[in-house]
Amino acid sequence: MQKNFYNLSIILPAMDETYSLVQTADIIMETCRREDLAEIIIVICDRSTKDCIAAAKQIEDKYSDIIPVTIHKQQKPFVGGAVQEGIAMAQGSHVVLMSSDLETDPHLIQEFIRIEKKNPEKIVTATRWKKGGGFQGYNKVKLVANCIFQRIIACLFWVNLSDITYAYRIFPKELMQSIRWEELKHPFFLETALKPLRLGVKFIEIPVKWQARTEGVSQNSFWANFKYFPTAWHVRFMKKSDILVSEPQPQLHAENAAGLQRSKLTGV
Ligand SMILES: Nc1nc2c(ncn2[C@@H]2O[C@H](COP(=O)(O)OP(=O)(O)OP(=O)(O)O)[C@@H](O)[C@H]2O)c(=O)[nH]1
Ligand SMILES: [Mg+2]
Repeated sequence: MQKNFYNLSIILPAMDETYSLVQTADIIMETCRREDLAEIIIVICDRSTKDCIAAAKQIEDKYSDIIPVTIHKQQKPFVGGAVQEGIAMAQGSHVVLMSSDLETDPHLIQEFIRIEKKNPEKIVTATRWKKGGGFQGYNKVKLVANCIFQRIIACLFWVNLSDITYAYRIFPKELMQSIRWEELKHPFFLETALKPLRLGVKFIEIPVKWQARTEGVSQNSFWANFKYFPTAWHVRFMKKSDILVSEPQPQLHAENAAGLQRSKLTGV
């Protein structure tokens, strides 16, 4: 069990974000204390746009004298694969799961760190469904479906959490590296809440206002949301011993990964 908070690895999967990705990094660097941050890991893939990769390089140029910045080209597919590889590389005592499209307000990171320092073994998670939180520009049909889904999952797992599908959370890194992750697509975000819940990890919710992205497109179709049900069912009834990896996973060292990826990125 994680006894202290030392520093935070920021994992940023990115596909078609440019100024949103840069602003995300800028806001975190402006609002957080340097010593609270371990590194920034930007995960890109074959489908990431040229402008998105240029934005990632802009962040590397701007901040790599201050904090380690790694641009990692993922090998596993999809967003779940991207974040799984970010987790495997992380060097900090904690990791944050967020996106680069400004739908996860980066101003909240400082608050995540403040609360996590007092509760280093818990998961602090953002909620749009509590007082002080909310949605701006969210599709109305999706909003109703989201509300119903949250309640079904909370009942199934018998927990008092209001926003289990929102992928904006800070976790103890060792916990994340000790879990066997299965989902490669968006249900991975749900899995990152449900597997720790099954392991008895405690959560703290803090409200946040969600704002729709202003560039790029979501990689998650409306119908893909229905794939969350089989994930929830599977995790609810799987054997606890199957949740954990049997052997500690070899850690992909950030420096090696950075070198490896830099050579891969040549000519991008
Ligand atoms: N590296 C990488 N990043 C991805 C991939 N798919 C999505 N992303 C990024 O991950 C973040 C979250 O993806 P979104 O598709 O916006 O998912 P979401 O915000 O959970 O879903 P919506 O509520 O529908 O927007 C964004 O910053 C995407 O650019 C992927 O396959 N690889
Ligand atoms: Mg999004």
